[in-house]
Amino acid sequence: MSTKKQGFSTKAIHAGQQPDPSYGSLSTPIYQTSTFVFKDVAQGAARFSGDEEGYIYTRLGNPTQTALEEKMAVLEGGEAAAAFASGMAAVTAVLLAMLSKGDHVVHTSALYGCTYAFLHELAPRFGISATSIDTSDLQAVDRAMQPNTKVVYLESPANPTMKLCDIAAIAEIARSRGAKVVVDNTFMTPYFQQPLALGADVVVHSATKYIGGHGDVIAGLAVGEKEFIDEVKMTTLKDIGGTISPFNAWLLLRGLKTLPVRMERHDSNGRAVTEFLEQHPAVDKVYYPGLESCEQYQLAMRQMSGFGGILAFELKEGYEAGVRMMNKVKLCHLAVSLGDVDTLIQHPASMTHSVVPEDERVRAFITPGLVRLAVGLEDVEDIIADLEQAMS
Ligand code: LCS
Repeated sequence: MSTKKQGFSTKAIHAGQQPDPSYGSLSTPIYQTSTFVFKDVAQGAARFSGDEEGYIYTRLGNPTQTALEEKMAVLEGGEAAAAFASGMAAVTAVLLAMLSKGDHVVHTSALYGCTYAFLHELAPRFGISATSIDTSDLQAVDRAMQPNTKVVYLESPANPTMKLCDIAAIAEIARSRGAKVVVDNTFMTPYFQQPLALGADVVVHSATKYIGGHGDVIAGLAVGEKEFIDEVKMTTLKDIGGTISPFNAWLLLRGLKTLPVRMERHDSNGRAVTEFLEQHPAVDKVYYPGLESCEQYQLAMRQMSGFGGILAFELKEGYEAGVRMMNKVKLCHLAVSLGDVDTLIQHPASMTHSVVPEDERVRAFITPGLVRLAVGLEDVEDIIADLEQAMS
């Protein structure tokens, strides 16, 4: 059945999944196998040459992984998807498939720390350079483009500052300069933001976060045109080898079925916690795109349909007060990651973004006093009560 006219929740449950042909199992089986048996040498040769479709070896593909990829492509509105062993495997496989020696990347200054480290420490060893800019400033994007710029890499909202950028406007700038746009959609998921519809070429995810949703899996996803995704599968996924395991693919299939209901609750909890923090006398600033007072609120309303559960804030008494608070939480966990059922709190400057050089952190507004909160699915009164006691 065509999924085109179905609603998001219907697609999240049904896309990519049919009852298993062997026994009619409704839930997609976990094909926990490393290899697949050929009926004869001719079939093996035909599978390797691509003359016959079919599975060969799980690093090259597996039916549980295929079901996940089909579902995710439908949800992001892309032609095809590829699943990976981690978000970083997805990010690096996509970038390495797009870039060669001598190429240049323009990227959002506040980026997840390991993505920043890849672009500024590992990629330069292979002749790739990168420029970090405030992508909320369209003129800065335009100025940063060089004749060899092949990719504009965006996080919107950015980790951890929650700053947005205008994906559609940047896609136009990039297209006019012959560059591709990659958007990390981890914070919003396709439920709240669809970068491909806004003009991006490729979407990447740390599926470890909201897609899995339960804090029990490390995984990544990329979605885009079939020709590009096939190229990734045949090169940087196959030959570098960041393949997702069948069990983890199954966990993501399971997680995606409840993505819409979880995102609605993350969103309402996120808004309520933001309101609480905003009026709290100990809090200096709160960063959450759903705040009407936020200067990017109009952009948020234009390119997102919700805001999720991640926010950042600074206490009036700065770093020391933030440390005291993070050490005092009882219900919330002091842990990195985000998008889980559990509420997680962490300190970007010394944890997730500690690999980013200090001057770059300051330029990206990742200040020493910044605290990141990933609001979970507990009763919001309990989350607020815990934050209240931790700040008292
Ligand atoms: N992209 C974003 C926006 C992320 O937040 C992360 C991980 C990644 C990519 C990498 O994904 P992974 O390989 O971990 O699945 N972000 C983390 C964070 O903020 N805290 O812990 C990990």
